[in-house]
Amino acid sequence: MTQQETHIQQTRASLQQALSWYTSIRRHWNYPPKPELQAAVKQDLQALKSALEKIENNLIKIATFGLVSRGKSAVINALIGQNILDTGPIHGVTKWPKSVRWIPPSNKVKVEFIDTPGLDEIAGKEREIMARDIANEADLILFIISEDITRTEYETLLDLRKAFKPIILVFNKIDLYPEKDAQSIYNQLLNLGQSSNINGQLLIAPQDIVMVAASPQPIPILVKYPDGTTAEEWEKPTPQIDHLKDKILSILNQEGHSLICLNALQKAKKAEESIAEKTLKNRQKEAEQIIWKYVKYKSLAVAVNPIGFLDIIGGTAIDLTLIRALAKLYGLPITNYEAGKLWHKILLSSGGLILAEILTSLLLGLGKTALGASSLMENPGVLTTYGSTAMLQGGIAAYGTYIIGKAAQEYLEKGCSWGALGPSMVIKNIISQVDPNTIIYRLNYPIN
Ligand SMILES: Nc1nc2c(ncn2[C@@H]2O[C@H](COP(=O)(O)OP(=O)(O)OP(=O)(O)O)[C@@H](O)[C@H]2O)c(=O)[nH]1
Ligand SMILES: [Mg+2]
Repeated sequence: MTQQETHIQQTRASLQQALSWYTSIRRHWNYPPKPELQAAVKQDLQALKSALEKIENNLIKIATFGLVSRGKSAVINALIGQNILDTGPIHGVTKWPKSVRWIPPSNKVKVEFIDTPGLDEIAGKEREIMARDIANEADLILFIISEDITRTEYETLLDLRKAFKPIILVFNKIDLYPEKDAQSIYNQLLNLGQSSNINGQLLIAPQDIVMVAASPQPIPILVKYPDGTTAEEWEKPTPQIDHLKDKILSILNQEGHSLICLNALQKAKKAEESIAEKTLKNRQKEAEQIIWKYVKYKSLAVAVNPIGFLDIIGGTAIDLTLIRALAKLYGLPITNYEAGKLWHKILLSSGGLILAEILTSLLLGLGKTALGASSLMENPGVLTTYGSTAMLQGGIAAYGTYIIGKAAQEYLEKGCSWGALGPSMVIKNIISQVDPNTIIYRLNYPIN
């Protein structure tokens, strides 16, 4: 099996598991689902479904981005070799996003090009929303410029890179510049690419900069007729687009499937996080009750237990049960192993507070064991010392449990995407496997 096939298989398994879990009534355990919660997560379930469909469809979405009149529509036309999309000198020819299908030669994935209006065409909020939606949808972005980069372009580039979108920077209309100028434009773009460091990588790597002329200006040519007369005619040169086309085809070949998987997983991750967030809000009251119940259990268990080491073991068991009880309340998938890992994480992130709890337990517990062991007959005063030590220890332990409960809520809210088949884990697998010479690798997607 090729690497890309493995990626598809893992992604499919992850999405299927998430869908079957989140649509199952079983997950609600003995907390019957509330209608308002059901309604709120409907959209997220739909997002999970469409992420799965995306995998099955084998369709990679490539969107153009850029200011008006940079040649976004012309670039798509040139790539597919047909003038399907309207182009023109007036700013704002493309008013709404428009999709065009393309079956690339000898390639296993199909392409949907998404042509977009200029970033400066639609005003304010609406533009932001549209740009964000299209960026989320796209597996690969062709960012089209044709002159010095503007502030809007630069900021959009930064935003897209920060959102871990793979980008090819396309400098169009290169036919308007003499060879020498073209070279200096290219050098400027190289510098621009190195101008900032995004997620530990170049803004744009040299491999991802391409110069094209999607629809070169007609040039005058002298035509000689058989009768000896000559006339000047305007002829449109053929587009210079092969660099970009080859670049896209090689990406499709090498990592097309993986790009589709990555985007589907990012969507699934967002959907799962959204489900978790809404569920947590909806179950806030019950969660508080559960946490307090465990706080009481723990203080009792620790105070009553006469043997120091058992305090810690018993206390940990209670914390773990609390984490699992919260996960059950929220209907989030979590195994014993994951609950343990989560406990561990919380322990490390609590800034030593819970660790201090364990240490104090250990110290006080040792004392308690010793006190318990010494004969009451010999020394009746032991009883009061035992009592106050136990209460102090019970209190510290209870506080630790409260912290753990709160922290567990926070972690669960980020979705249970860290499970073996959770989207975060599959993303991590994909990222750690891809060749360093891929556009996915250059995203430097965080995998911790
Ligand atoms: N010289 C030259 N002109 C080009 C090139 N590509 C596009 N143009 C011209 O630039 C103008 C804008 O092209 P479009 O493809 O409509 O640009 P767009 O970015 O889609 O524009 P909007 O849809 O208005 O945002 C048209 O008049 C094209 O003929 C090119 O490579 N060289
Ligand atoms: Mg257009």
